Amino acid sequence: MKGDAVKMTGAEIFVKALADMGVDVVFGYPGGSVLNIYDALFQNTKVRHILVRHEQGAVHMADGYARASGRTGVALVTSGPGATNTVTGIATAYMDSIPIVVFSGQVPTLMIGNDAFQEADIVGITRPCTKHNYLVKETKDLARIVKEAFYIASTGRPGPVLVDIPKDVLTGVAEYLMPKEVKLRGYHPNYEGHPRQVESAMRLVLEKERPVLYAGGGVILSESSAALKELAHILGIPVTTTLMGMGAFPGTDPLCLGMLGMHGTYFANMAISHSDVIIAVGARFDDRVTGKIDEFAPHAKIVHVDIDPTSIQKNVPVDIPIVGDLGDVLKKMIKLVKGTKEATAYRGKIAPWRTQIRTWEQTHPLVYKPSKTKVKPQYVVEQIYELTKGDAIVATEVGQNQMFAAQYYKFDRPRTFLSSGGLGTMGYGFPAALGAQVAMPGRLVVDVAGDGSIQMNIQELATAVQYRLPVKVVILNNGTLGMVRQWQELFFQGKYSQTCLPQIPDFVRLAEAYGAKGFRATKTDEVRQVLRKGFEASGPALIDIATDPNEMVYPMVPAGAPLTKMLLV
Ligand SMILES: Cc1ncc(C[n+]2csc(CCOP(=O)(O)OP(=O)(O)O)c2C)c(N)n1
Repeated sequence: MKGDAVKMTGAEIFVKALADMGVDVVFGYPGGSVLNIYDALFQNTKVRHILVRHEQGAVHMADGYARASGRTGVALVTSGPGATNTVTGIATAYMDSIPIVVFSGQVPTLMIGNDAFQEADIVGITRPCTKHNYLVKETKDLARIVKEAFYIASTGRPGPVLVDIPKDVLTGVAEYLMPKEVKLRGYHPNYEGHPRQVESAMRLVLEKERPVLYAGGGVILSESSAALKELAHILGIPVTTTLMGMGAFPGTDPLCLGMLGMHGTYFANMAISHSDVIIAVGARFDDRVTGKIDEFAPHAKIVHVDIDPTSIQKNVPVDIPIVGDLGDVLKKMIKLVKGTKEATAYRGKIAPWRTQIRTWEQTHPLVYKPSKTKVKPQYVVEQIYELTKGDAIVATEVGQNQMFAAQYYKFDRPRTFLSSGGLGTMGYGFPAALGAQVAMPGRLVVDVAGDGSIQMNIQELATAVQYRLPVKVVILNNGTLGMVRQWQELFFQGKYSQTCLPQIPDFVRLAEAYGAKGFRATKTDEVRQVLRKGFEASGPALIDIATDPNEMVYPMVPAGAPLTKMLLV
């Protein structure tokens, strides 16, 4: 191209860069400062645009798309309010290490700092909740920055990247300069776990008798589920997962203990509390997992494997830290023990430990009190599991609905449970489910919702109808902000301050008003039939199920208590 280099506008460069990065879909909402991008998109056939109804929805959709597919999700918004509306979505993705890139329009460079119309310092606002962010200053830098943004979002510990693009950068012209490789000073994730650390870890584990594998969302993000399963079975080690790790290890596997932590199973929490060695993989010892930190796993040595060195030693002292990609480290661990006599002997040696855990499970299984008169939310989730044969992608909102989904749906595969774990964002599930449905058109995608949460992004029903995204929303409608009410019941003497939702809309008619289908069940014996109808209906559906407002999520470890002090049914 030397001598007669083709010049393009920034907007054209931007759209070409997206296409060259392999972006097939962008979730967005237009406005003044991104009009040129929308104009360039109009001519483009490679990048599909999904028009959302609120920018928060766009970011959650990009996030759901990323969680379900493993590909980086993309959102595009205008400056000012468009950009500020993305903040909750960005913070949600940041807390859960989800690779997304958010592009925002910005006022022209010369007007930045002038309180120009629809100016917001989104780079400043999102600095603490992005993995990295950019303000593009020149058109010629645009393609490179797009490439870097995708690279940063998806490598190492993934996370959201924001790219703020002033209007004059989009209208300016330059050559399309897309570098072949990304070179960034000061950003070199370490993928290879140190072999000697790995050996020490395995030596330590083999000396012990009560091991537990504690698996977090990092297993899913690094595509290491198969390796985790292999290691667990070679050594016969029980596995507990965090909320973010649901599906990282098969929920129906005999070695699976389910979730640990605040609403974890009795046996997972007892196993962790009595273990003598914990192998933490892609997990971060979040306070909802550890309970009272000083009394967390008092007898255990801890091996912690994570790609992000800053998450090691952050909350708990670690005996053997291993910084690296889980895929690499698990492979090295497997290589050390696979087919060895030690592994066979070890499986035998720790058999009494597995028996002990199963005894805990038999004495305190995950249960709820069934009722003939009231619909139990746990029963609804069990029915969803049975009807979908465990094969759905399940998103959740936040609250009791989220915990019941995690407890009673058995996730056998990674990337099938989408939930806001770190930030706990009500309103996440529905748009995330839509994003997942865009990524996985053939799959059944269900959002398990509460009547409070679903009202936070209900406007995306219009998006679902417009793009024929057949997501099924199952509302566990208890007429309250159930999880907050649960805390008021247990810790505030039943004073239900502002947690009753008397003005709940008629969800069936609301669905119909948007052009979706609505279904309702008010009795236990209607639930299965109504769910089936909703799942079989073509297009998006809201399935409103009146559930028992007094039902609570158990087990529960009160905030700040040790894991062994569980409140049980
Ligand atoms: C955006 C946001 N605001 C407030 C909260 C605090 N909060 C956590 S759970 C919850 C209640 C959720 O109610 P609902 O969606 O009806 O679900 P339920 O617990 O009844 O299943 C609230 C208000 C939150 N997590 N997110």
